[in-house]
Amino acid sequence: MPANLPPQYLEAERRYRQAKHHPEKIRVLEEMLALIPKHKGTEKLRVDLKRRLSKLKTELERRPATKRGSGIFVDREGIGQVVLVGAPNAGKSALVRSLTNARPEVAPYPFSTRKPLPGMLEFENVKIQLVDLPALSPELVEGWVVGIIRNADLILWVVDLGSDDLLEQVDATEKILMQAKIIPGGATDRREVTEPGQVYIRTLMIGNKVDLPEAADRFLILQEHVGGRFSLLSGSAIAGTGLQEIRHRLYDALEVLRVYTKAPGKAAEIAHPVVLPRGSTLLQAADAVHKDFAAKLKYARVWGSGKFEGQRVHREYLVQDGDIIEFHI
Ligand SMILES: Nc1nc2c(ncn2[C@@H]2O[C@H](COP(=O)(O)OP(=O)(O)OP(=O)(O)O)[C@@H](O)[C@H]2O)c(=O)[nH]1
Ligand SMILES: [Mg+2]
Repeated sequence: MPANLPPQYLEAERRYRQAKHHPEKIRVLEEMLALIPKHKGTEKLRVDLKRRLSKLKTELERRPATKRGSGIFVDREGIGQVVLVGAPNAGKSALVRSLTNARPEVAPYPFSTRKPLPGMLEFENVKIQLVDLPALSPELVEGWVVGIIRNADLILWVVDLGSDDLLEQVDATEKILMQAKIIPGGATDRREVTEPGQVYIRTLMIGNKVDLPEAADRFLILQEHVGGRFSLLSGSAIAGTGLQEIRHRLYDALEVLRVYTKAPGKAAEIAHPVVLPRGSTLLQAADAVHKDFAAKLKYARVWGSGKFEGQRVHREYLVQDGDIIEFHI
């Protein structure tokens, strides 16, 4: 690996390796080309990036339209993709509006949302993608909506605490999900996914519109109905109640951790966390920073976890949220 690649480049490269679809890969590769320092030491890498870019572009053009289904999907951005699911008028769009930079239409009538709209939620030093979706309703289930939900990391299920029909709505939504072989579940209840084509997606349920009269009573009814199958919380998109709790719980439910890299004698890159699945090892962290790192790793020092102050750790060390790591290769 050429020396002195800037952290922004390494961060983009990490996103490149996580990218699932061609358009996203192309965009990140272009970003990497713009970020890479232009000198002799990076020449080979720059040639390689350009080669990869042109290959992806050709593949994208040649790909038959049918292969991309309806063509409606949302490129992943940030540390995880969360889809908003629920009955018409529950307040999905209002929540996306109050939690992210996106500005979906919010309207007092059902089925106002027709297309997916992604927005970015900021939580501390990371960003989480929320995707506003059309309502799930027995009268109209579009294939591409199901496709987007299946591909998500997390479901944010919005329930209308202003409605007397909330339990019927919950059941109707669940039925549609199950028919699409999407199994919504909590953290501990990882039900066996045995049928072919079934996917399990972790789910956080929010009772929205808690500002309305009788909403508190309806929340208790909802709680009883759900019976601990999902994490459940209440809030109000319009009054702004419970939003910080939602941010926290979304981050938590994504089950990731953040570590920071530092060069010897320099400060840690606190603004650029390396985001990894919980339970990752030091070696996996090295691999996430750069594909050569894991192979070339001699040793690493760690600060953090409440017990390390620059000690050497072994390759199988389970990295902890907040660890600062100095890789020596
Ligand atoms: N009082 C109150 N009203 C809310 C709240 N959140 C949403 N609303 C209202 O509920 C209605 C529906 O909100 P939307 O955000 O459009 O609902 P949606 O789930 O996106 O609806 P569809 O896209 O049609 O499925 C609007 O009139 C909102 O102003 C809330 O927290 N409190
Ligand atoms: Mg909407």
